[in-house]
Amino acid sequence: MMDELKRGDALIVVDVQKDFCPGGALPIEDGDAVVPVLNRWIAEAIQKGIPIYASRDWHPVGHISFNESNGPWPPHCLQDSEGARFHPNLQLPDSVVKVTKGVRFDQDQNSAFDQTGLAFRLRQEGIERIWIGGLAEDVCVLATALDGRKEGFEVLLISDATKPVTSEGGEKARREMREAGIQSTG
Ligand code: VGL
Ligand code: ZN
Repeated sequence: MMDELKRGDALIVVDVQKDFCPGGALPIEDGDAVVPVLNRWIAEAIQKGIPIYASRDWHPVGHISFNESNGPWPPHCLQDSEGARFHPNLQLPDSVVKVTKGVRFDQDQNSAFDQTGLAFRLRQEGIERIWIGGLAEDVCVLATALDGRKEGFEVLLISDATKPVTSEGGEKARREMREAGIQSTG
């Protein structure tokens, strides 16, 4: 529950961008349902002085993950495009730390930890435990949660603040996260 947020925690909001929500370029079913839930966590984090990180997928034109480059996804989250913006109802404070990923030409970066220096930054801030929500549960949330564990953080998944691309993918992701010692909450 939210009242467990304490000093040494960080809230990590993964890829809550327009393109991953209904009407976007790579829409996740009910993707926007995570927004009001995350807004409550964000408000609680602000009130308690818990740092908030928001990752964003931020691809160059013709990115390696796009169908046109023989990748698995339709083009999405193009740098500076409308679709790459955070969901307009997501109430991120000015103090949010943005984590930009997916900018490499030679590989995709599903995890917010992948070559971003995020683990360094969290350690620098004395963070020991991270709460994760956002999109998509079976892609970037999964990769971020698993990497968070590998980096030695205690990781909690806010289960009502995430949605998968596919329901089978979501089930598999939840199993993998459980097996990696990631707790579920919410
Ligand atoms: C994502 C598919 C492609 C995600 C990013 O944020 O989960 N999914 N790129
Ligand atoms: Zn992407």
